[in-house]
Parts: sequence; C-alpha cells; structure tokens
Amino acid sequence: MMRVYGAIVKLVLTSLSLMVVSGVSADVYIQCPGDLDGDGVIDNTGDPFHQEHPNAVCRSITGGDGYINMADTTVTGGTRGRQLYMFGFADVTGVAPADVIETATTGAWFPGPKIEVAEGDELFLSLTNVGMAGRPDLDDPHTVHWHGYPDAAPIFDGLPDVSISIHMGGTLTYYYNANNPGTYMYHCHVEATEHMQMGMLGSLYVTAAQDNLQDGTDLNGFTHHDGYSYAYNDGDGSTYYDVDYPLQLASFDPEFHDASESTQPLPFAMMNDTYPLLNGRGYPETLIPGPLANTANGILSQPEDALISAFQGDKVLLRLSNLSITQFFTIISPQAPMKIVGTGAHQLVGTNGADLSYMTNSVTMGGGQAFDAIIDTAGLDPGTYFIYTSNLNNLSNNTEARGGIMTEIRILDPVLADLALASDPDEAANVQLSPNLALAAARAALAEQGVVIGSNADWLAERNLKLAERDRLFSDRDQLLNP
Ligand SMILES: [Cu+2]
Repeated sequence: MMRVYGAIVKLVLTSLSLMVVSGVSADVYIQCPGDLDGDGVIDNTGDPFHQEHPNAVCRSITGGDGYINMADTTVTGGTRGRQLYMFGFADVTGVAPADVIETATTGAWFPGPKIEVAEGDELFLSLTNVGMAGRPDLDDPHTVHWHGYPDAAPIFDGLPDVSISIHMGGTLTYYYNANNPGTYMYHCHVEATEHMQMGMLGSLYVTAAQDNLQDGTDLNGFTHHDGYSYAYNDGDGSTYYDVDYPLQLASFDPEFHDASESTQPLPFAMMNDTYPLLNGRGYPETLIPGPLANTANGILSQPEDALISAFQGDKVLLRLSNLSITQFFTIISPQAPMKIVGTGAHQLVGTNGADLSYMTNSVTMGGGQAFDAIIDTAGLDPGTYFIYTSNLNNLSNNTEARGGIMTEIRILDPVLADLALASDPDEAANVQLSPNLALAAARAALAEQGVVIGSNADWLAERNLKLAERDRLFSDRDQLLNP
C-alpha cells in the first residue's frame, strides 16, 4: 500500500512541475510508463518505469470546446441538423505532444472517448486542457471525475474543491487502479452543471478478471473458455456476454448552448433539454455506423453510434448509463427482454449470495445511474428490434418528432454473416477503426497529397475524406446485413 501511495505522490509532484513547464511551450507532458516519445503509447515494455508498472495502460485525452450537430435534418433541410457549440473531451492517444493542442483545439467529442480498462490494469490517464477557443473570455479549468468509482485516490478524484484541476495549457496524469469491475461513467467536475450540460461526459467500464481464467476452468458447473467475457466476477457464468455496447443517455438544451456560444447569461433556472441523446445522437443518427463529422470544422466530434448488432444466439450486454443533469429516462425493449445483472457497478447478488438479477422490458434511470442489462438473442428471429424511451416527449429532436432516444438491435443470421465476413477479411479491422485513428489516417492521406491541415479549405477536403470513409463503413454494414 505504501508503495502505491509513494508512486502516487511522485506522480503528482512530477505532474505539478511539468504543468509549470507546459505553459512555456506548445508541448504537453504526459506520464506513461514505457512511452518514450510522449504520445501516450507504450513503446518499450523493458523501460525501467514500465517494469515498475507492468500492468500499465495509458490514455491521453483533452478538455476543451467544439461543435456537434443534432439530428433534426427535416427542420434544417441539410445533411446534418442544428449545430451546437459544446465543451467536451477528445482522445489524443498516439498524437505527438507538439501536435496535441492543434489537434484538439475546438475538437471536442460527445460523448467523450470511451474508456475501457481491465481489472488489474493501472491506468495512466492524462488530461490536457486545450482551452476554449470559441470562448476566449473563459479560462475555466477541467478535471476528470470517475462517477461512482469506489476507491479513487482523493487527489485524482477530480473534485476541484478538494484536489487538482487542470488550467489551460496544463496536463495532469490521473492514476487509477482498476480493481472493481462494472459500468461507470466519467465527467468534468468543474462548474459541473454548466460543463456537464455543455458535454463533458463519457462512458467508462472495467472488465472482470474472470475473463482471464484458464481455458476449461469450472465455474460451479459453467465451463470457462478462452475469449469468454463476463460483466462481473460472478463465479457461475451468469453474467456471460458475447458483445457489449455502451448506451449513454444524456440531453442538451439548445438555448443554453447558444447562450454559451454568444457569451450571454446562462439560463440555468430555465434549463430545458429538448435534444434527448443516445451516445450523443438523436434517432435516426443513432444508427449511422462510425463517427460523424460536424458542420463547423469537419471534426469527427460524434464518435459513437448506438446501433446494436449481434449474431442470433449472442448474449448482448448493454452498459446503460444516464448522465443527464435534468432528467430521468426510461428505456424499453418491448420485444427483446433484458436481464438486469448489475446496477451502480455492483452485481445484483445478495449478501448471502442470492441471485437478485431480474427480467424486465423497462429500466428507469436517474442522472448518475448505470445498469448492466443482458439480452439473450437465442430465442429471437434474425431481424430488427427496437430500443427506445417510453417518455414520448423524448422521442424527438427538439421540435422534430420521430427522433430522440431510440435505436435498433439488428440480429443477424450467423450463417449469412459468416459468409459476408469471409468475403472481406479486412472488415473486422475496418469496423474497429477508432475515430482517432481514422482522423490520423485522413491527415496522413492528405499530407501525401501535399495538403496541410489548418485552413478552412483543407478542413473541407479532410471532411470529405471522412465522409467517404463513413459511406464506406455504411455500405459494408449494408452488405453484411443484406448479403
Ligand atoms: Cu470542465
């Protein structure tokens, strides 16, 4: 224990000294054991710092501002709906330190980068505050707070009143031991009502150590095999899943965002969230696979779709969370019942070991609540099923009806899906391409054509590349569904 605290103190002191330096140059300084060039990627596991932290995992994110589009295209008449100014996080893991500020300025995402770590990992999560270029009068700091996480060290808990917050140009590497599996969420805790309404939210989960048992291990009659995953260390395979999806609920008030962009008094008391969102999108954009580019600067600011695909027979784990600061939401799945196996990052088991999981078609979530819901598709025919909110006013994109919190579960015939995948062996890798890597690839492709990112014209070219990539993912997905 002392060793751990010693390491924490050392990290904090080094971070503080680096924060002072970072104001001087455009570089950012992050800490990642075995990362030799400062981009947040482990280069050398033989490095002495890494040998001290063999289970180290590194992520590098930024806090700042940016733009997002809502889904009300009928109202706006365009390909994207109403554009909103926002605050948010972005992933810069793999970006060279000298390029972080430029990459992430007005480059915020919503929701923030999904953070997934395995039980036993030590996460070195670096947060750089790139400032808010759209609001040069603001000098707000940012933090990362792991909501509901039971044992974050107070110094890394992100409450600005009692710990460190990160000012513009500064970087702090947060340090966490991932020792409690479950579904969490994270957000900025600085002026929380404002910064959360503006978009500083993200999904966070810790996968269970039970995933790494030896092949053939008996779990009270359930046989574990390599590649099996569980929501919790259940001891009996009852939280087994084949595929998991985050479904993060949130909502935006367009008048609040517009007031923020135009430096007007913020209407806290009149807050009225009329854009209900699932992974940062209203229906039907929840179904568009891959990241979406915004209309302000072409940045892929909406990284996460909410389309749920599974082969018939799969068990699908939905990691449901609500980070709305104004509303409860009820999610229903009328045709495909859900088994709730956990809430608040705790498996539903009594102190005497009794199974407290339950079957339901409906989950109601207050702000800050998370649920782990498993849908068993074994009894469902291949086809499309719907998940949506029963709060009818939340089935809209502001004034446009037929939107809001709704998505689809597409259950594929395993035989047909295998055929489609076999015809394109790169398919799996392409679908996994992260927004961050897609952006880097787009930049590299443009650089080869002699186009330097920076001017508006170049952004348009880059955006077109991204849209082409999105269309390609779209057609691949269609082919998979209708081979
Ligand atoms: Cu903030």
